[in-house]
Formats: sequence, structure tokens, C-alpha cells
Amino acid sequence: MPDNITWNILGAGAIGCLWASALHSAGRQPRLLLRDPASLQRYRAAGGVTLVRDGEAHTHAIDASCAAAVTAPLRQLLITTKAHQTLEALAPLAAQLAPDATVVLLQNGLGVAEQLRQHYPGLRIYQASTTEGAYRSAPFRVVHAGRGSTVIGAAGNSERSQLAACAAGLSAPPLAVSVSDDIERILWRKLAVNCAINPLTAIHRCCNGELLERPEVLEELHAVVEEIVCLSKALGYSDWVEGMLDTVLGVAHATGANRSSMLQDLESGRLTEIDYISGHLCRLADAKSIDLPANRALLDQLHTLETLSGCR
Ligand code: KPL
Repeated sequence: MPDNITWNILGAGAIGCLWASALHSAGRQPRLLLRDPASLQRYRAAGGVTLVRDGEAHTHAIDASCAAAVTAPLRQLLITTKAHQTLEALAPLAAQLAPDATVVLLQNGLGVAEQLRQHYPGLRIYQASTTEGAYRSAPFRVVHAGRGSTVIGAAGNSERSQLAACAAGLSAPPLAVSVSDDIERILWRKLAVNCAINPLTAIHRCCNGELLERPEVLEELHAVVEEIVCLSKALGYSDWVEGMLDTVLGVAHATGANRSSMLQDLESGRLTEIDYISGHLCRLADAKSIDLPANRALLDQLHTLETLSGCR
């Protein structure tokens, strides 16, 4: 049977469902790869992916398959799982992944691309970053709450024409994906924002904007960003962190009413992305024998909270 699937999407959370529904509306043929038969059954019971935008809900009967049941070679894979779930989610697909498949990582945190390169050396790995605002209001139901933009790029040398084709393939109204030559800087700045906002909101159980209103928390935030700036200088990334504190404060303000993804994970008893956010930063610092006491303290506190909530 011919395989007309354009993009396989691994991770049916808010961003995975948002992309799946946009591609489906555009007449492409995406496929959701679900964890197990029970998830597939829940998906079928939901009737597909429901996208809510501007108060209107539309259900898209998108092709879905249990990851372990995929037989045709996978050539294009968009990964939208949480960073820490990536390797485990990918394992059942390993035999089906074309050796030179294109894999796009669209997730919070850093460190997964390096792990994939180690485990699957032939893959063409691209990284993407989005400011689209979306949240899951129920399983397979996503609210597209805020329009944003998305960039894609690759570390090191990569053929621009392939990247451009990939960006075009993943662009579907209203989602626009463009190629960036600066993806490492963009992801690093996003990491810094997440290192500062996410653990502090999770520890203090507050919305992003409240970080700015509590002087003792704001002091912690300043210390976290200062350490990131120091580490960035030691790593040779000085120009990646220009105006970093203002950016972090600006994001906390602009997303003031948001409950960060880390706070939501913790409150729902899910493992957070801390090991790929503050953990990634601390691993890089360790390799340079640089001390990051404020960031390390947040990492340790999150581990303790995860243990207390029973998910670690
Ligand atoms: O990316 C985010 C997250 O919650 O993961 C921020 C920017 C902090 C918005 O809430």
C-alpha cells in the first residue's frame, strides 16, 4: 500500500495536535504516532483531534497509529514530546526510521539533539522553536490561544535547500515556519528564559507575572540569569545573551497570566523538563568547572518536589 503520509508526529500534546490539525486542514496527510493501543483507543473515542481557535471547535480525523505498529519506513518525523520522553517514545520506531530520516525537534529544553545523534547517527536532525500559544484542554483537544511564529534550523552545516523544504512542509495556515541561520542562539535564549521562569514558578506555585511582584523571588530570578550570562561568556556565547535579563523580564510580563509548563506538570504529578532545562545548563557548567549555585539549587529543589509528588 502506498504511504502518502507527509509528516509523522510523535507527541500528541498541545503542539503536536496543533501541527497535526494545521497540516490536515491544508490537505496534507499527517499521522499521529501514539504510545500504545490504549492511547489509540482513546484517540478513536475522541473522534480525532479537536482544535479550538477564536471560539470555534473543529475536529480533524487525522490518521493515527500505535508507534509499535508502524511498518512503512519513516522519512519525516516531527517530535513534540517532552524532552525527557523522546528516547523512550522513539525506541519502538527505531527499526522503521529510515537511516537518513529528517527529524525535527520542537520541544522545550536542550540536550535531546545530542542524544539522538549518538543513538541514531545517520538522521538529519533539525531543531525548531515556536512562540505559538497552545494548550491542551482535554486529551486530543487543543486550544490555539495565541498566534506566534516558528523557526527551524540546524547546528553546523546543513543544506539550506533541505531546510527550506522542511520549513515549507511544516508550514500550514495559520502556522508559518521559516528557516533561521541563528537557531542555536534562539534556542539558547529560550533555554535561559525557561531556566529562569519555569522552576521559579513551579517552586513558588505562581503565575509567570507574579515572579515580578515578589522581591525575594525577583532576586532569585536575577541571580539565575546572571549565572547564565557568566556561563554563556565562558562558553563563547557572549553575544547570545545580550539584554538577557530584559528579555526574561519581558517574557514574564508578556505571559504574566500563564502558568508555566513546569508548574502545570508538577501540579499534574508529571515529571518536569527540569533535566533538559536547568539540568542541561548545570551539565555544561560542570564540564567547565563553573559553579552555578542559584541554578543548581533550583534543579535540586525540582528533583525534591518531583520525588514528593511521586513522579521521580
Ligand atoms: O515556555 C514557557 C513555558 O511555560 O514552558 C514560558 C515562556 C515560560 C511561558 O509560560
